[in-house]
Amino acid sequence: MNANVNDESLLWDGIVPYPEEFVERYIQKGYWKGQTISEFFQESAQKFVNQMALICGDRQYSYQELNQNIEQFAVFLTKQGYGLADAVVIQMPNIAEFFIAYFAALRIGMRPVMSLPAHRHAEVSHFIQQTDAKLYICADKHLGFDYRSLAQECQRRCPTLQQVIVVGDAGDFDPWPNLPSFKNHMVSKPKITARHVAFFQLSGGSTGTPKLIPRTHDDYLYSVRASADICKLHTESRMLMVLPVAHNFSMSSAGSLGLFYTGGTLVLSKDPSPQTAFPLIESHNITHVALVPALAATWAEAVQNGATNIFKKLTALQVGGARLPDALAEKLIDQYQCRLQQVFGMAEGLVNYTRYDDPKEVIIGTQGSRISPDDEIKIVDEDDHELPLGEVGHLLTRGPYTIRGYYRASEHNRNAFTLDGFYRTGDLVRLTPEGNIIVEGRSKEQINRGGEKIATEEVEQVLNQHQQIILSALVAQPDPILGEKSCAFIQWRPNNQDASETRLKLQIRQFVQAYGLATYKIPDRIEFIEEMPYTALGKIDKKQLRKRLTEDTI
Ligand code: OOB
Repeated sequence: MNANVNDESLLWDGIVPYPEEFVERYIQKGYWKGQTISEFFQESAQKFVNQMALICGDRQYSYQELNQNIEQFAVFLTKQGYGLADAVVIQMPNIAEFFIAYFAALRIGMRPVMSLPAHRHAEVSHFIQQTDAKLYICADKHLGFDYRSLAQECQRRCPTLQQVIVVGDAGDFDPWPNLPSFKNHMVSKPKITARHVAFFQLSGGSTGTPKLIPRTHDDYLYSVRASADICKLHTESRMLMVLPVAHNFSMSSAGSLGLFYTGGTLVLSKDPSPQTAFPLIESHNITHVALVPALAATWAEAVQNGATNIFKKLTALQVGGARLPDALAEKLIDQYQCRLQQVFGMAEGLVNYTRYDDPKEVIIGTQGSRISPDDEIKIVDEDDHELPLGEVGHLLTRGPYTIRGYYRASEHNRNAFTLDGFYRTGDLVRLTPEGNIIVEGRSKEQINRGGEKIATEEVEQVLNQHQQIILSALVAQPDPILGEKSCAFIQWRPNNQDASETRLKLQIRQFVQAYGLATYKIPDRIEFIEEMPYTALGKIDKKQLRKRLTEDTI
């Protein structure tokens, strides 16, 4: 089915398309298969009918049952009046409804926005505004936070938002519908092709506002299928999901979609603690888990303190999202006989894996190699000149599943991409002669707090709105558990009612929280500073500030 001209312009609004010659190449090489994500799941449902797809607490769904639930929720969405290119922000913990809502929205051509449970009203209302979303779907409460109050705030701020659906106790909002009542209806296929945008991932960002990442059906599914192959998933694979389901790592590397492609079983864990996760690994005979390094360290600690060695039970443990320290990698392999796989990826596209049969030193000391021979990788200096092999430089990339531009962000895209379409990852890396990438650092204004990314500018902009803050600078401070934490240096305008320093710091944290930023963005440490150090160009000298932290000369 072809979309009409008006639909076409609607579907491409704010999107930077892949140039035609690349489209042809990716199709010709068999990467892009012309299948939508919805068709992809339906194909699995037909293939794996009664096999177990999803386990969420004591609820279990076979492929067929999950597919029916998706179809019924899609009918419900259609009856509510939603359709082609309507955005829906989905923010849920690791529960079955996430997948039902996600695939159902895709089935009718809606575009889900993958919000994470840690986001608060500043981020969520931004996603709604950026996409003109009409619908927001969340769960009532999770880890002590009430998403209904967040929804209320978003409704106040976002005129486009028409409806909020809450899983659980909906309060004043619409409850999750009774799905069987929609069972005798069908939805019609939306007028889209696999070349169109399917949904939005979120960027960790380095500027004031988080950017939306438009992923097409074709590009995403290529990364999913290829990842499932690399990770050797199959019908007997049983994956435990402890990281947030909506994150790109969890969804596609190889993640839930990779698993659904091969007919495996996904088990959801509401939190990633050893207390919750280890019993699930044992009782469900889990074969695959993905973690961030901070969690891998926590799990190793639990095993060291007497818990069963669950690492040995797994066919593979993936670790990614932030740099895994070599020492921890070595310990996991040598001490815990863990079959480790490092994953270095980004929601914008490019994903690298160490392969299961790589030599031990590669698995310990590198972040692996690209998925596709058509992932173009350049390592360049400040002037975009390519560096000799082995030198550390800026990683640029372009390929069959890496975006060409953020959504509705033409200004930002001018800096984030080169003229010939390479994405500037902001990572400082070097390449080994075998083609493995080693992540050496970062040039982007971002803090990687245990895999959760903080755009420093976003937090500084909030801090600078405080009446008594003259200037602020957020920098990374090394942390033994999380890898990095954040420290805000603050130039303060005193007044005669100022409380003690400890109270002031608390007040500043409360200010950021009340603004509605995600909790992980609240500065871990705050230091008052008489005057900021400046570079010769007159910019705040963050290098100097970081040095003060590491040398403890504050
Ligand atoms: C994943 O995606 P994002 O979008 O949350 O973050 C991407 C950034 C990368 O540019 C890099 O700075 C950092 O996270 N990163 C790593 C890393 N994996 C990601 N830094 C060092 N070592 C690693 N292994 O984080 C993501 C997406 C898909 C798969 C895996 C991770």
